[in-house]
Amino acid sequence: MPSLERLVGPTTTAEEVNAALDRDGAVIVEQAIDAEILAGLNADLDQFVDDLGVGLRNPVNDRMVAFYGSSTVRFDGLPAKSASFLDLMQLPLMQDVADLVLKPHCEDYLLNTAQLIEIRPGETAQWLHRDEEAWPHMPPERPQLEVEAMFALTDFTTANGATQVVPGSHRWEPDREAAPHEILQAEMPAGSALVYLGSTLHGGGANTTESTRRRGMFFGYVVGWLRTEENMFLTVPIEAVKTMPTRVQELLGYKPHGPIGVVDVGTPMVLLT
Ligand SMILES: O=C(O)CCC(=O)C(=O)O
Ligand SMILES: [Fe+2]
Repeated sequence: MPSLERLVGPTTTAEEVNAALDRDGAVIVEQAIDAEILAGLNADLDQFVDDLGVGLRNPVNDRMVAFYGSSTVRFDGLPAKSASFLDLMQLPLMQDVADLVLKPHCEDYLLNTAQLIEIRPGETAQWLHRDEEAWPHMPPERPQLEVEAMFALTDFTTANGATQVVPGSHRWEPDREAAPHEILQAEMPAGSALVYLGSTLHGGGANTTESTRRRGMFFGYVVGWLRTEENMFLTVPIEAVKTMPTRVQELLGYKPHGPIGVVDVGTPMVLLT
């Protein structure tokens, strides 16, 4: 059976996490966040979960609708939605890990996306993927682009959709498929984190329970050069962009490139109409 190392947050060092990531591509850190941040995140985000409901609101394409799930609540924009998320971002653990994993390849890293993901009963399993597939045009021989963590905001169990992970897959040939016996589910109590590389195969699990919601929140850091040279979103005010031809709007960054450049996990073009 595949397995992942389990570390315990308060006594874990970034070096230990990095060693496990290097070996297995993923590691579980229990007690990664304390009870205060856990309760704060849930309290800050409850209302958004209720208001937004399941499914994507402005999907970019059908593939994303299938990938992100129709019985899953998913939204981004967390730095502006939760003060506790800002506390979480600044925790030494993830920054120290990103320093080790990404800093060799960039001057500094950026928050790639942070999403609340609540998998509801009846949701099917997401297909296994590498989050770095968001940049499909990068050659396989490349530096590590992304390191991430999925935080359990409720207990994660096999039945309620704990994230599926394929240990060791960060070193596989890109087209090797995981056999069932190579896949595990990251069962972990609320407050734990599954830390994983952008090159590790994983995916949300199926929620086969009658009534248990699996609430997770993930965020990742990417190498800081994965963006345009000029920051168009700040140099060109959105009110001016609204008056511009569609093609210019697209070229300024309002057209997503697959899952890249999204707002509310959907197309930002809707902000211009
Ligand atoms: O919800 C999960 O457990 C994983 C979600 C995921 O991997 C993704 O949306 O990219
Ligand atoms: Fe993913």
